[in-house]
Amino acid sequence: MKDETLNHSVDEVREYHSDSCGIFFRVERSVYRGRSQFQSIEIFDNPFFGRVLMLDGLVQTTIRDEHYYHEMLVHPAMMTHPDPKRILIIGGGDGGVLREVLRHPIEKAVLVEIDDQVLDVSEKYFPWLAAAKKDPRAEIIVDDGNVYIENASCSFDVVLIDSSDPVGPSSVLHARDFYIRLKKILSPEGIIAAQVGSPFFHAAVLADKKEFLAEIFPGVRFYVGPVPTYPGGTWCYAFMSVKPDFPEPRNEPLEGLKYYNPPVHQGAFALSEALKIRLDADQPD
Ligand code: AG3
Repeated sequence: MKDETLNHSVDEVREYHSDSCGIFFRVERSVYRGRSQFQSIEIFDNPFFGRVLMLDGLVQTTIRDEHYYHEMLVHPAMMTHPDPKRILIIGGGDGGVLREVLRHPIEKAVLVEIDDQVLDVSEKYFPWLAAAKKDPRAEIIVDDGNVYIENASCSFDVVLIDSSDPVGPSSVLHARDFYIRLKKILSPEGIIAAQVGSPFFHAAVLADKKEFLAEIFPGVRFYVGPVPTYPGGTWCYAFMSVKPDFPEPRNEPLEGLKYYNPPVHQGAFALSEALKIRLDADQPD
């Protein structure tokens, strides 16, 4: 692309949020470009957001805003379960979700990532996320999450689904069958938290998901949080449990957070009128 102000060509990367709009990043430095068995992997530095990871052309994480997503996928579930000790992370090969999980006094966190190249490049180019994988409480498994849960012999207190959008290797992690299987490996008070997409761009997908999740789980609640680089800037997550009600979150202080705190937790479950209607959700105001 030609940049009029610089009067020379600069590299630019875009993610389309619809056919006609999206987000672009100026590439200050291209760090890695490759294709794994599963997806394209692109890593570059942007002057504003810092290092950016894209998979199949979709923004996964940037230095500047990764904390919103990682904290909001992890801490609501970890603070709501009365005593989370065994944690399962599906996806999340970059290590950001694991880093947040390890802030809690857990016994074991198993991370199941399908793409070993995501694990490798994260270690090289996102060490501040990937360092968590060296923690003695962490076990990293390269496997298809869908296959892993089919054969898992133990149960988990909290399961976190850190997938990409429902395209490519992540699509199975958004499907009904996957959640039917997941339910079987949940401990009696277990909670699943999953990223489900943009309430603005993916409302129909969210509504569909809410419907089938409510058929599988007695307890289902959706919540939202900001992620500036994801489509629409607000992201939606789902909570599921085999109990119909979720306990009040614990209030214990957590070190080193930038976004999550108890009032943010409460507020995240307040959905807009439009989203409530769309989801037909039984949510508090
Ligand atoms: N996983 C969720 C990425 C979803 C982004 N979607 C998009 N940009 N269209 C993030 C992985 C970070 N650990």
